[in-house]
Amino acid sequence: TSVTWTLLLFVYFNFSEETHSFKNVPVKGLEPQKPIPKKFYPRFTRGPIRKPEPQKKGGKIGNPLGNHEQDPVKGDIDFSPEMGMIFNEHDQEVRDLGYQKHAFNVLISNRLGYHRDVPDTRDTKCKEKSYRSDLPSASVVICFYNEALSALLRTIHSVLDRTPSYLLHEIILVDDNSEFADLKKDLDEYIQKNLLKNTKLVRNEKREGLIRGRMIGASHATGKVLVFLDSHCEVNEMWLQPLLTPIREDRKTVVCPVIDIISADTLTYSSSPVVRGGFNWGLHFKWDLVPLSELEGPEGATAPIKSPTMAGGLFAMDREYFNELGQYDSGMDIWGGENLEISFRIWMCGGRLLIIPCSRVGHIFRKRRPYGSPGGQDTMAHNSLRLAHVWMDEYKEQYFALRPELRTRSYGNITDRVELRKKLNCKSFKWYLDNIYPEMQVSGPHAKAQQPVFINRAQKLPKIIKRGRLYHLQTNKCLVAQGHPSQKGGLVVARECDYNDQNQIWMYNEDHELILNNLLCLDVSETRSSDPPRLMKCHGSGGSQQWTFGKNNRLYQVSVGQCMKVVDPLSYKGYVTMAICDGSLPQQWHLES
Ligand code: LR7
Ligand code: MN
Repeated sequence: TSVTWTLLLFVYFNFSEETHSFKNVPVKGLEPQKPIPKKFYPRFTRGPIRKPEPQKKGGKIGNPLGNHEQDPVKGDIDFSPEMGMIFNEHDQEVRDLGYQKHAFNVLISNRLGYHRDVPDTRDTKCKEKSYRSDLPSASVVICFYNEALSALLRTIHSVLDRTPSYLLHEIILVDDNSEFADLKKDLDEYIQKNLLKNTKLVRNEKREGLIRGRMIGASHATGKVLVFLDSHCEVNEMWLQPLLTPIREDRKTVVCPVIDIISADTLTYSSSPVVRGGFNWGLHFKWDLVPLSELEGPEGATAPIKSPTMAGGLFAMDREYFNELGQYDSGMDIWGGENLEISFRIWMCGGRLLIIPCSRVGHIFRKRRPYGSPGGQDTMAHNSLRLAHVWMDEYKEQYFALRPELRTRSYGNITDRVELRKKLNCKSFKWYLDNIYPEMQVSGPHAKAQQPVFINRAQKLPKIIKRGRLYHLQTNKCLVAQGHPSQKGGLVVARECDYNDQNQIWMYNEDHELILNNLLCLDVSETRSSDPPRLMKCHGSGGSQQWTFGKNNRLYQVSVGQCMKVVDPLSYKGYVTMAICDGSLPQQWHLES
């Protein structure tokens, strides 16, 4: 295996030489960018795979660990922390504008290029499986609005690179009337130059939102199976065959891959635990641990698991069945709710929804949605109201109990959807709760008891690498909290060192976190990189709390791509800030061990 691995690395580096789009691109009014030294390219090593484990049941929508704050960057690849290094103003602009427009690190995304290797996060038993060769062919539908070109192209190429061509009927791109002119132009140009195999581009004349957008995409499709993906995904090794297999066996089976995590700040790809979809009475999607009863069986960890709901973006479904089942509710706008609607509909109207542990697709999990709706409406509420009125029977009261203000809100005409429900002879919402999601707690007259058993393993704490004071070499001062070290949001400054003061002791761990006096983590603002570093609750999701010690004693911040320095070394104030790494004295630090 080490031979193949070396080969892979070799191929990767050679490949990246040609495809990195940042190379020598002249930019208006700015110097051409310096090519990134090879050592900053991400390296993929085969370290032991550490699977992040969920700590608690559920959480808000976000990554499959339940919430964004547990998104682990640590994990399957030894990522190159300095991939986001800022060398000049142009880099800074790409990064900052990228966060504004896309809410992830576009500088790194661009540097990665359109093809990259991702760690194979499948269980080893998946790798031994073989799949029949007469699987149905797939139309992959990718709907996008104002997407970063490099992320979109990486999504497309990951599909082209990792799908056998006899299974890939076509890729259908739906541009949902994106506003960024450069995206339109660059995409057109790219498609013209690089004939993308079996790829069609459809452009919406007005913004439709992802729900009608997908319906439009599906209406152009001619493959046997529809596969939907978000526009910032990367599919993994052998992702499609395990999705198509259960659909071939039963056309009313709808399947989702396990959604791996691509960090918004570092673009590292890491494995997700196998969890399943649920929801709460606010009609928000959430991840649940898998009940023990679902995990028993001869196939063990590789067996498909029944899921009460889907996250929404990534799934495969027989195309004719999608049409029979009523596609989506075209009265739903922009974003939100359609995932629960289709999940309820699948289960209540005679289908089933499975998560396939052997199929893995990465998705960039952002901390905020970078776009709104055209009129600023809360489309999530509008869409949820429609789904509650059509599908939830008397249980819609659970929603209204939490959102009383929505009780009288209008939600448009739902006659067609109500008729659809009748025509398909769908079961009641009570049946769905009793049979598909018995864990759901109902309050009031419908209340039931009984909590099922969930598996829960403790999360491993990151190993401590060093523990000691953090010296500023030029001034011989130590980095300390300006106020009390337990105060969240407090600034840090360089002050006289005091050997007896616990409040000057930093811990540096394998997740690259710097923790002061065992309390708070050194942190920067990702969106306002000009803000000085501060102390914040450790969130364990890397990015803004990841630091590395490098050449010239630099202290590098992974998410802003800059180095920490003392602003005015001669001043007693000792203020610190982030700046472009230049190896100068004010930027030199030493962590004692
Ligand atoms: O107006 C729009 N038009 C679009 O074409 C708004 C969005 N879109 C596109 C967008 O560019 C993207 O490709 O639609 C896709 C999904 O939008 P995101 O990425 O902003 O959504 P999300 O990942 O934040 O949200 C999740 O929930 C949504 C509810 O409507 C959709 O179902 C998303 O597909 C879904 N994403 C996933 O399931 C990925 C895993 C996330 C989790 C958990
Ligand atoms: Mn998404």
